[in-house]
Amino acid sequence: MGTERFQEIAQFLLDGELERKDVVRITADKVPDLSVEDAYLIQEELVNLKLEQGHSVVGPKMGLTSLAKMKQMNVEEPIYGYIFDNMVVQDGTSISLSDFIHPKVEAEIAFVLGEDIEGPGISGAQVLAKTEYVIPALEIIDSRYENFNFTLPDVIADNASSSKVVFGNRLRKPEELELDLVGTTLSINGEIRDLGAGAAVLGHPANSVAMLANMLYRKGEKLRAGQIILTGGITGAVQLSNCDYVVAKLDGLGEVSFTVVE
Ligand code: OOG
Ligand code: MG
Repeated sequence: MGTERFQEIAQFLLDGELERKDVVRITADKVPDLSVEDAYLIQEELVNLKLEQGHSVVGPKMGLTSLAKMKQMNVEEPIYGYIFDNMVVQDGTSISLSDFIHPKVEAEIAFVLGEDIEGPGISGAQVLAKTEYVIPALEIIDSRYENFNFTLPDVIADNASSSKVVFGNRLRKPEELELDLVGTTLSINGEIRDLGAGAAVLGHPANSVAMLANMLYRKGEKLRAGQIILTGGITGAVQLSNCDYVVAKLDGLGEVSFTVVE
């Protein structure tokens, strides 16, 4: 498959996002034999289209890093995608359902890097040494595929379902906490809908950043100082509805919240 075909598919997925219309997964008809490598090439074209529209990358994100998420989505390998500046929602504000297809929310820990990190062979300990801050986050995912129904290559091509993210405004140094032991609750309208601990993410969220650095190395890329990196859902993803008041509480890291309006 050539670049032109990848661009065409990236545009197809971007149109779904911009028109808030779900699409049939691309491995159902367009590219039944899509490999993981080619899926990342489609994702690259999608990233290029967003850059051409004037948006800039806040940082990469990891997805499907917890057993709960892998089971929920029926896939067995972590993936990465990219968060853009126009996806960032301020803590404590609202999002509008009309901007999404079928949004879900998950609680995560984000890392802000103080130094570049380049694979291969990066460990969680090396990541922690180069991390400036950690912050709590709520990621809103919105797969462009009907019913969030996808295979691994489908979701990679679709930029790992990225849609919006809310970062908490409290910065903590990673050495002030044991991130694997950070208890996390995800509540909607006062009811706990899911919970977990940092260890749900590959044993320790820093391992997720390390894996990302090692995955990017294969593409000749690295993590950069200043980037904000989502390490993947600690909790499963919960469907959003109108009037939801969503709060994640992460022990020692603080709270992050938003409201859903029509
Ligand atoms: C893919 C995105 C997964 C995470 O944190 O696991 C993700 C999906 O579940 O649609 O962002
Ligand atoms: Mg996520």
